[in-house]
Amino acid sequence: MDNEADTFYRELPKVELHAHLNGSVSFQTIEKLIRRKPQLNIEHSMTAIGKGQRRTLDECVKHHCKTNYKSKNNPVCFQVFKVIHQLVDSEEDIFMVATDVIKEFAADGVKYLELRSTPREETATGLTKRRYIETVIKAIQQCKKERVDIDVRFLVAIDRRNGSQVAMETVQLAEEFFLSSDGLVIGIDLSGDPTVGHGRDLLSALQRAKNSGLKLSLHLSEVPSQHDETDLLLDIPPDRIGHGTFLHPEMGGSQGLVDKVVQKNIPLELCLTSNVKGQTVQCYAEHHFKYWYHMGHPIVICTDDKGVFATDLSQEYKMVATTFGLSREAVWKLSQQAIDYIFAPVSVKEQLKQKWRNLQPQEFK
Ligand code: 6MZ
Repeated sequence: MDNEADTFYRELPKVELHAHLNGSVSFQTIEKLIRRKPQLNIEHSMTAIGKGQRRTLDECVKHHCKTNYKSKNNPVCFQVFKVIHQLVDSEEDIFMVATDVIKEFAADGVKYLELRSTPREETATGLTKRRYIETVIKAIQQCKKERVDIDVRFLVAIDRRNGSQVAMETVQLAEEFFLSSDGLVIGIDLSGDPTVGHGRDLLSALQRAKNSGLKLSLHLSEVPSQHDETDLLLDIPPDRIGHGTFLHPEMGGSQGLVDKVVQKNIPLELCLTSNVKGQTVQCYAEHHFKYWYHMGHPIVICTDDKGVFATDLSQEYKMVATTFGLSREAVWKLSQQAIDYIFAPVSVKEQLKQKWRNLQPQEFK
């Protein structure tokens, strides 16, 4: 990023609410990890979806897009995460990855970040799920100590592939940290390969989390044909929705689902590059941002996996603005409104709003 427009997007204060820790690892940090573990024979091409592919997708302009684009069998290459998990398998790795990711978001102008990650145990290194969460918390505290200009919170992730029992254990662990982490652990994320498992098996764990006061962000309708699952999980209801790509009727969802989301006023976390590179959306111009934005429904622009998809939040905002013709004032408003959808309490929202007011260019006031 080097021209005047890029500077505007980088300096724009931003809120990031949908960032998977291990999907957010930068090229530079992957380099350090590869050097630590040469025996794994891992190359960069295995941990990120490269520029060549993005260029092809960028060239897609509106008239090239098929409407009613419905399906792809293998929407996101979940193999990539398996490779990254091999590189990140000890407390030391997690600490480095988390501190690097937080500092990179801060350098990109993100003032408030909700990181999400799936606690893992690794017998080879003695890593436990509890230590996993503690290490992420330690990294957040370290960045605070170093006065990195960003407020970071943590959502404990449930990988839907692992079924009901693991989901319940994860919620119990999250509850403990919810009470003991001084407001750092604030919620639960439901993610993982959307083509595996069914939400009904996770319903009681998610309901328990909600009753304990943990906030819920659920990946819903990231792929087609999840109508019943989405309908069921919307009744909890979640506090935010990840993606929601196939909710609306034009994408094979239904008006009933849209009505539920609208009535309950549930914000959507939208990750454009992720959806385009992951091939659930044909091209940027066809992204469901358009549908929800024009409806005036709460939406937040996010990165999802800035490492894997080779992007950052500034680029995502710029892409939205250029694709959908948003003025700078509209972009500013979009980033400011995201504050209302964070999981941290009202006092934090007020602080952030003040920060935005201080940074706001005169012409938008
Ligand atoms: C669903 C995703 C995802 O948890 O090890 N994850 N789940 N849809 C997506 N769309 C692209 N991107 C990432 O980070 C990696 C994990 O995040 C989830 C997957 O469960 C993946 O294994 P952590 O930090």
